[in-house]
Amino acid sequence: MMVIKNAVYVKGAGSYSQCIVSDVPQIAVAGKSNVGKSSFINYLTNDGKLARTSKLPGRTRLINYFLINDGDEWEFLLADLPGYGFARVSDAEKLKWADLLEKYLSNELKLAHVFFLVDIRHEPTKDDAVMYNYLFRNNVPFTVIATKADKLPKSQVKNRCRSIANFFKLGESNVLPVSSTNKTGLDAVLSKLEQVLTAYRDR
Ligand SMILES: Nc1nc2c(ncn2[C@@H]2O[C@H](COP(=O)(O)OP(=O)(O)OP(=O)(O)O)[C@@H](O)[C@H]2O)c(=O)[nH]1
Ligand SMILES: [Mg+2]
Repeated sequence: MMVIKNAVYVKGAGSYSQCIVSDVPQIAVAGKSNVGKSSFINYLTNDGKLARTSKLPGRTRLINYFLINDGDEWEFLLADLPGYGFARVSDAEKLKWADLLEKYLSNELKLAHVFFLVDIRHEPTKDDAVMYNYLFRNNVPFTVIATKADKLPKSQVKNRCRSIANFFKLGESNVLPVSSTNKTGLDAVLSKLEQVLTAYRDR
């Protein structure tokens, strides 16, 4: 079983030329602003202060890299991608984000998998569909993480995951419900991580 032993912040990249070049496999976390990307990273790494979380959406304007399991057999880089779909930013800034995201997703050779976060309560947005198209077009394998599962009664969690899976035309095993607040859903995420890193190593 994959264990996350240590996690350190490496750097933030504001443009594609600042992105990390290394042989370490990368796992990216993508999703709209405020969906819970930074909270998910903190839950995953069991470090409440690692990634900056915010009540104000649109705070993560960089690709922030974290090195996980330094020196271990399960070493990888976690890339917290800038959130999209936030209305209160200029068009110029939106274009800059889209450019960085698209370049990263289409060029990053060490990208093993994307955790694509969507809010469990809502239908995916137009921007989510754009992200889905980036992933699909670039053949980037991904798993959907349905965030904020604590906001729903337990009885509705499975139904919402099924509906999100249908939206993206995915099998149900590719949508994992998580609550970073209540700390539920981590085991399935860790087992997916182990699976994708093993597959990437053996590719
Ligand atoms: N109830 C609940 N709230 C959550 C959960 N995860 C995140 N939040 C809240 O959602 C808000 C946004 O969380 P972040 O983790 O900062 O979201 P983000 O996707 O990193 O946002 P950007 O960096 O702006 O793109 C914060 O107020 C979090 O406390 C969750 O599992 N349950
Ligand atoms: Mg964030």
